[in-house]
Amino acid sequence: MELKKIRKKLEKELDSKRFEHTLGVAYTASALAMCHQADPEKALLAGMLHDCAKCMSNDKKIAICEKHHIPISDIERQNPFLLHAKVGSYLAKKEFHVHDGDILNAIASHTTGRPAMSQLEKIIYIADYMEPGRKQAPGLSVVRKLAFQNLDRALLQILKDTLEYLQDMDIPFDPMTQTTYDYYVTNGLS
Ligand code: DGI
Ligand code: FE
Ligand code: FE
Repeated sequence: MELKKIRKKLEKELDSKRFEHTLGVAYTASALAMCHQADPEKALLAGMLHDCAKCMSNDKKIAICEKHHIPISDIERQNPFLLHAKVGSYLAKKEFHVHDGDILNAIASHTTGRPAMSQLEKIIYIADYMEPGRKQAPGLSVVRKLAFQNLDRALLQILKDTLEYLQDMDIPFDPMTQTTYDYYVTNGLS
């Protein structure tokens, strides 16, 4: 599917705030790819699609998972918004006809991360956190600078800040968020 068509479809399916965020992530991801010798077009497409399932009702996300045998963990059942990443990856393939496995993984892992992410997965995870429209999280300006210097250091900083935020707000962790953090604390800066 042509990028212009994808963008039009997303504009219809997302609310205006989410659509603006989507464009922010797409162009931030593309700039990070340019900086780190990755493929800017691939990053643009992955960023464009990363939240494609974000504005769908929880019931619909759960129904899609059940129908297509996408496993739902206990924490995802309790916090179905977490499913927008996996469902988004599914829709990117089925409705937007994206078949690049790296792009589909980047969409699926953009909320919790996962151990041993590819460079594109890191770029999408980081771009989602730092796009210009994101409201100021503590340490955001540090992350924005770091992201153009060293993806792994930026990633680790975001993981740290996210876990701290979830802890402070008493929000339950998805085990994958913890697993990702543990992995990058040990292996992140090799
Ligand atoms: O979809 P976006 O808002 O653009 O960004 P996202 O998909 O990264 O989701 C961000 C939210 O996800 C943010 O409020 C923190 C939350 N989050 C990240 N890891 C976890 C989590 N929420 C829960 N309950 N558990 C997690 O492990
Ligand atoms: Fe998201
Ligand atoms: Fe997002």
